[in-house]
Amino acid sequence: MEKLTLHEYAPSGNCYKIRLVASHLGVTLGRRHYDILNGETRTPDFLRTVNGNGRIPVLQIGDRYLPESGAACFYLAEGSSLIPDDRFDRADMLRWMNFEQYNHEPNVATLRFWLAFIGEGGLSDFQKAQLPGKRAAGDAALDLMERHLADRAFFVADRFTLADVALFAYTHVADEGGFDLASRPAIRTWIDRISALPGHIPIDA
Ligand SMILES: N[C@@H](CCC(=O)N[C@@H](CS)C(=O)NCC(=O)O)C(=O)O
Repeated sequence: MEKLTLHEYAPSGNCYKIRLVASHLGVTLGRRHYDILNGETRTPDFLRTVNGNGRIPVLQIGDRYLPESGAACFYLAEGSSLIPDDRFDRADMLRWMNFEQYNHEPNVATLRFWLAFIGEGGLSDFQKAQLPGKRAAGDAALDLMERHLADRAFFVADRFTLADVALFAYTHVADEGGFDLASRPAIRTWIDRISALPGHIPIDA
């Protein structure tokens, strides 16, 4: 396999998804750190070479660059048990990964970043005005997960897949954004189940 390097900011859940997949598959990743709080992914060199979208994670494969956490997880997991063989299950996995990117991450992850990393006092008026909407949308995403997990061990196909990876990354630290997991027992059981899997690593590993 070509050399793999993860361009990342380690506390980011999006970056953690890729490290978690690599750990489950026994794949070694090189790691290159960027300080996103100081604009290190917005330099002309980064935009030209690594990701024109100015964001990490980016998985570098040899001399090619693959932005977007879901795409990078998919690249690593191709041919493994983390991607279901069944056509419907594979599409259903993508459905949850898309849900994570549209309904979950922009709310659950953004509030974590704003409140735990920047701090409420450092937010712009525009960001402050978005807090209630993001809180409500994040709660709605978590409620949907709670209902789905009420009678299932994993999101798709009765086993651990990229759908679980995508949703685990920011859900297990959702309390850092002020979201309540105590009242969501199915999510807490699922978090414990995933944390106990062989190959699991914590976000700060
Ligand atoms: N959809 C992207 C989101 C990437 C993203 O939002 N990255 C954030 C950190 S988690 C970032 O690079 N922020 C720095 C910036 O926007 O300057 C993915 O899933 O990888």
